[in-house]
Amino acid sequence: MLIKRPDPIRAAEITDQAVYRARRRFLEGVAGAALAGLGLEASAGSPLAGVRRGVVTTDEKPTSLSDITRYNNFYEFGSDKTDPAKHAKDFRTRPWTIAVEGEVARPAIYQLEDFVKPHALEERIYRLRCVEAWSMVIPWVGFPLAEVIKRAEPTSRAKYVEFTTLYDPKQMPGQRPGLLGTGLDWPYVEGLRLDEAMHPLTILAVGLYGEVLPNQNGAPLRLVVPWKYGFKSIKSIVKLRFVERQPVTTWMKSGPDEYGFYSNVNPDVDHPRWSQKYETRIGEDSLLSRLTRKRKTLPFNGYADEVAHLYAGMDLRKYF
Ligand SMILES: Nc1nc2c(c(=O)[nH]1)N[C@H]1C(S)=C(S)[C@@H](COP(=O)(O)O)O[C@H]1N2
Ligand SMILES: [Mo]
Repeated sequence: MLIKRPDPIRAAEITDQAVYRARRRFLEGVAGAALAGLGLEASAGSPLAGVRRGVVTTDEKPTSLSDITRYNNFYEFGSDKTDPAKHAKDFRTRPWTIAVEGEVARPAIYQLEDFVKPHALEERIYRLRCVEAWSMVIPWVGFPLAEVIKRAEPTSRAKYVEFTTLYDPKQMPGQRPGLLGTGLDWPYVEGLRLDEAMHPLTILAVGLYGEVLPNQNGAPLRLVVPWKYGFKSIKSIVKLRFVERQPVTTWMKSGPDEYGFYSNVNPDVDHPRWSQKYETRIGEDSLLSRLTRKRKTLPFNGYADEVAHLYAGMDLRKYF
C-alpha cells in the first residue's frame, strides 16, 4: 500500500462543516417525526431521514467530506487513494441483497431495505485509523451490528462472523486482471469474533455526514469497527456468515506476517515495514508528520476503556 498525497481541497469545499452543521440541525428536527421511508432508495448525497444522535466517542473535528470521499481504500476500484472516487461513480447499489447464513436459527436473504428497516439510524463520530498510519474522523450513520446478530439467533457453535463484499468484476475493475487489478484474492473477506461483533461500538453504516453512503465509502452497507485498523471495516457487504472456525481474511491471505486476524490498533506492534506509533490526520497534518512524531497513535485507537477487556489475558504481539 502506497501513501499518496490527497488532492488539494478546493475553496468551495471549505464550507463542508457549515453545511454539515445546518444539515444536522435539520436532521435533529425531523428525528421523531413520522419517517418518510428511510431515504435509502435515494442515491449518494441524499439526506437520510430520522437519524438520531448516537454515542459520541470523540470531540475531535470531523475530517472534511472532501477528504473522506476522495482519499479511500477500496481495492475493488483500484489501489490508488483517488481511484475509488473515480471508478465507483456508476456502481449500482440497487437492488441489493444481504445473505445471513451459517450457524444461525434464522438464516435469510434480505433486500437491503428490509435488512435496514427494523433499525433506528444513529450518528456515530468515530476515528478511523488505517494500518498505513493515517487517520480520519468520520461521522457515520448506522446501527449496531449486535441487533442484526440477535435477530439471526446464532447457534452455540457460532464463534465468528465472516463478512463478504460483492464480487462483480464487470462493475469492479480492481477485481479484473489489468491495470487496476491489485492481485488480492476476491471477493474481499473479513471477520470478527462473535463478542467483537456484538460489541456496542461495532456498527453497520449506511451513511456519513447525514447522507446516504457514497459508493467509494462502501455503499450501500459497510462495517465499522473503530478500534481496529481500517481494513477490518469491510465495504459493500453482501453476506454475513456465522462460523465455528476463525475466518481467513483477504489481508491475512495476501500477507500473513503483515496482517493478523485481530488487527487491533496497537502502537506497540509495528507493521513489519513501518512503525504504528504515530499517525497523520488527513486534512490536518502534513503527510510527513508521522516522521516528526506529532500525533501519537492510541492503543485500540483510543477506545481501550470500552474494548480492552475483550482481549484480557491474550498476548497481543502474538494475536496481532
Ligand atoms: N471491500 C473492501 N473493503 C474495504 C477495503 C477494500 O479494499 N475493499 N479497504 C479497507 C481499508 S484498508 C480501509 S483503511 C477502509 C477505508 O474506508 P474509507 O475509504 O471509507 O475511509 O476501508 C476498508 N474496507
Ligand atoms: Mo486501511
